[in-house]
Amino acid sequence: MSETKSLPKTLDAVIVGAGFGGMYMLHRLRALGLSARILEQADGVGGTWYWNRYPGARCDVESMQYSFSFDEALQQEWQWSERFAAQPELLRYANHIADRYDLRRDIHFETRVASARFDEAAERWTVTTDKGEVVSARHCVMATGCLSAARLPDIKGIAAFKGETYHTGYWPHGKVDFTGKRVAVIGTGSSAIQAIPVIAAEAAQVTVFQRTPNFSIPSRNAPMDEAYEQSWKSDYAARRREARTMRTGILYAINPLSALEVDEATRQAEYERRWENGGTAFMGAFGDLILNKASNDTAAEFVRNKIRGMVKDPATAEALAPKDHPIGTKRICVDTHYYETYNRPNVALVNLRETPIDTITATGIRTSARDFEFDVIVLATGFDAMTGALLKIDFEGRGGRRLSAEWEHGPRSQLGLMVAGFPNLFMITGPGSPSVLSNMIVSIEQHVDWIAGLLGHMQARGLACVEATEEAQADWVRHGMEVAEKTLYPSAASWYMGANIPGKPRVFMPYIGGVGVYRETCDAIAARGYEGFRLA
Ligand code: FAD
Ligand code: N01
Repeated sequence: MSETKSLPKTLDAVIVGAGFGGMYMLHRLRALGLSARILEQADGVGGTWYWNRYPGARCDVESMQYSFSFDEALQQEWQWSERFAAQPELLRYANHIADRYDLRRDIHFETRVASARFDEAAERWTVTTDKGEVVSARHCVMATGCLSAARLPDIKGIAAFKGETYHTGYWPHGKVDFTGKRVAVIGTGSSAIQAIPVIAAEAAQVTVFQRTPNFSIPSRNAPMDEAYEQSWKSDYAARRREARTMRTGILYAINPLSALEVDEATRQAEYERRWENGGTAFMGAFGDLILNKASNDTAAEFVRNKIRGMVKDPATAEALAPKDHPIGTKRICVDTHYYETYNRPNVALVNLRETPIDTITATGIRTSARDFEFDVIVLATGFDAMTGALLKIDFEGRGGRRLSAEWEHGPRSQLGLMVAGFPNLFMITGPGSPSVLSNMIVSIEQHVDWIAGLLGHMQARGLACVEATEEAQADWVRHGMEVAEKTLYPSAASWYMGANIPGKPRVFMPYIGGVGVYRETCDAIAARGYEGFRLA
């Protein structure tokens, strides 16, 4: 997979990251005739789907939609085997993209970008890798991912454990064999909810350590239905066009009515229909579920009742039923037999709200109530989301400005694409863009296309430098906060708010105005000669 080749001394563009974002960016920059290389710390492509190889890892956007749309031939030829693709298939798809567009010759694997400094006189970035290699690039594109900086929990004694420890976001490449083993899972976010049922089917015993329960909707995953696939493929361009106008970039029916303007029977029937159909479209049951707490309560209670119906032990069911946040304000989970797994005799739940973890020991986990012994500890403890991977790089912009200092009180950007004071530095799905609130491939394509459009515009006019203005950035940040405050999102202690990382500023980081509205804004700015950006 990996190969060693020397990094050129100068390039038109350095792209950091070989996930879907970086790969598509490289493809578009080549088409502009620019010299570009991807620097990627892993030894293969795929980003999220390279790293997250835990059992059960799967997409929760339907395969027919979680895929590139930029090439009609590609979307016609690729065949997905399931309604929701699993990680191995998504990784195959990523490798197919790399091969089909001959991208590997311009990717430097096992190369981590450590720092990037803007040379004002030359109007170029000096990029330094962890191996001390240095490259000078006119432009830098950060395709570093929103969920790529895995986070180890700050639990005492974590290094003392003598058994096997795995983080879901750094899962080993070979199969982890759980047969006959006593397994602890710490965390109950999307990763844990996918992994627990699969691990429980194999292990001798699974103990789940839950701090906060999450809402999860059954996926109803199934082998790809041929007629369904054909219905998409025969109409792909039009459906993709429509999806791009949706709030989440996912084509599904959103009921415009308020949950409160229909009677109880109608409301329950709508929830029931969406529950049976499976997946995140559940949140489209009514138009005001993320706006109105009373409406939201009806959906939350519906799901809590489903949990109570599925989990036989009433105390476990109640512990699994979320009550501390409105449904959807933390990333909603999608599962395959998650709640039913707690009916298995080899699965137990420990409620950390009642008996917190005191320490990890050499042989297991000690809570305030007792000692547990384990062979394996699975850390499903999430990511330093949205800003984590970016801030691991030491960026120095104009006048010695450091990105870490600029973002001390939370990320600030113009459209989630650029940061004032950091010319020619672009972010794909950066904070301030719809990013994690959307079908990420739709958002990636939109950002890459917009950046390529801007660079083409500059090329045609002989321009070398672009920078977001402070005024435009301030307006965008203000607008982003105003829109967020109209929703229920800020009321949850979520990773969207930075709440999972001690000391991280509590700011709602993605843009909740919707993928369609956001695209229109970006396009209008471009049409007005890139208003809010200084070009020279
Ligand atoms: P990534 O895939 O994260 O790739 C970033 C790459 O940058 C990584 O390979 C990383 O190694 C590299 N990198 C980072 N920093 C450096 C550095 N300093 N130097 C060199 N390389 C670096 N989104 C959806 O829309 N639907 C889903 O169902 C969905 N499921 C998900 C499931 C999981 C388990 C996770 C973690 C995320 C999921 N996401 C989902 C979000 C997912 O991250 C995006 O869909 C998409 O894969 C992001 O692609 P990307 O190229 O932007 O970033
Ligand atoms: O991470 P998370 P994730 N002690 O942050 C707990 C995407 N994704 O990897 O909530 C005990 O959601 C923490 O508890 P709490 C998706 O966008 C998608 O699961 O902080 N527990 C929480 O339960 C998702 O949202 C899919 O109280 C500790 C858990 O660890 C995002 O990635 C699949 C702890 C972390 O949950 C992240 O999901 C997977 C501690 N010290 C991921 N520290 C799809 O299905 C943390 N926790 C598409």
